[in-house]
Amino acid sequence: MDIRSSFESLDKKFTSFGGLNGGGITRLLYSDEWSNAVHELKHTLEKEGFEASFDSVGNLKGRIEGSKYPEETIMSGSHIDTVVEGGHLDGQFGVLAALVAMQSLKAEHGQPLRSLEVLALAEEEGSRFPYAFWGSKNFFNLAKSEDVNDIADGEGINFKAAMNNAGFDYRNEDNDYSYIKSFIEVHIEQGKVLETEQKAIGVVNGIVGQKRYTINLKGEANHAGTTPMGLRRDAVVAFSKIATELTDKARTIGDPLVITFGRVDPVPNTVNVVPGEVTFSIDCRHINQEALNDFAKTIDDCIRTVSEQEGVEYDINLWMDEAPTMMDESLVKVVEQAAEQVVGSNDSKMMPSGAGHDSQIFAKYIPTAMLFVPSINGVSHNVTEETNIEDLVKGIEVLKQVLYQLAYEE
Ligand code: HGY
Ligand code: MN
Ligand code: MN
Repeated sequence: MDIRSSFESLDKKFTSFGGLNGGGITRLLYSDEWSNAVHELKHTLEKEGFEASFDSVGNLKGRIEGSKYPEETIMSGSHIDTVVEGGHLDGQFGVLAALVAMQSLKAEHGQPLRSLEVLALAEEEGSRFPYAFWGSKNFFNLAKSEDVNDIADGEGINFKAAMNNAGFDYRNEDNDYSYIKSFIEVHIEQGKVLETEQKAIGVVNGIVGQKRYTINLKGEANHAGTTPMGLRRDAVVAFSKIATELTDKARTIGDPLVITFGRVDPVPNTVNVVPGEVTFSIDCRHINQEALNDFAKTIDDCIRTVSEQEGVEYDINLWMDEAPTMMDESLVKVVEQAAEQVVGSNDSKMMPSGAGHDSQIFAKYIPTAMLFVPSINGVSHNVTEETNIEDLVKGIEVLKQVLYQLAYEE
């Protein structure tokens, strides 16, 4: 079985679900594109001899029963959703890499001693609704219906309505995940480290902590011509001061602290009206919990001070607060050795992840490890996201080696 051609044909097929004319994908949770992708993936898994099943929210598993220790399962996968106008590799590569690696192992070595499972998680990005890791958080019984019951997407579509419309619903009983021995996620790096250092494989030792906010500022809409500057309560001016002040502070503190104002919605967003309201997002990350918490305090202080200066009211909604997470040391070692076997020790590097991943949820409950392949120009969350096929194949080969060691060796 040729890994490269298998992956390329699967990638072409699944990129078509939410595929954009200029390349890339928009495949948001519970959208038609998402539904078409997960149902086609189930069909593909079954065609390839996997026992495929959805859980209540739409996480999809494909299983190959082990011959000797079937109760011990080695799992690999990633998320099937994307950001708006994302690339074809973020998430999708990890799902397809797991499928291709397991297909290749089965073709070469027959049935494994331990069971193998491919996992396509319903959602990780938090791109449609203000809730991230819906797939993983249901997998580990963390997600609560009250967290999402009243949230809506940018078009006002209610979360539960979208989920039910796609044929899924809240879980009505807790999932049992005790049967999973290890979880390995393959992912694109989404940064420039591997490309800059000319390494083919990144062995991930830890994942940054993340805080995501939705902030609302309310001032006063008014006439752009007749309202003197001194009498304005301009929400966009307040936002601009907050964004500039926090960006300058983050630059002063330095890497790996990052802060991003990805979404800014002024109201009424009209050329001759002083904007009376603005809703904006903050995404803040650091590998060290204390540093992240310190900057969270800086964010609160800055919003309060600027709002007072500009005469606007503010509301801070911290809707995601994930701690930095270290990967399982012994599993990281297995990944490191597999990388050395496949690409050689000079072509792999131990590194933290600046992007959030499902593995940071998994790592709290089961031994988890990740491996990266390089991103061209470090670009991701962009339709031009790309990785050389040779590097993608190396990533699948390393995963295959890891899965062989975990599932086929005594
Ligand atoms: O935003 C992230 O770090 C991930 O790609 N969801
Ligand atoms: Mn992403
Ligand atoms: Mn991802």
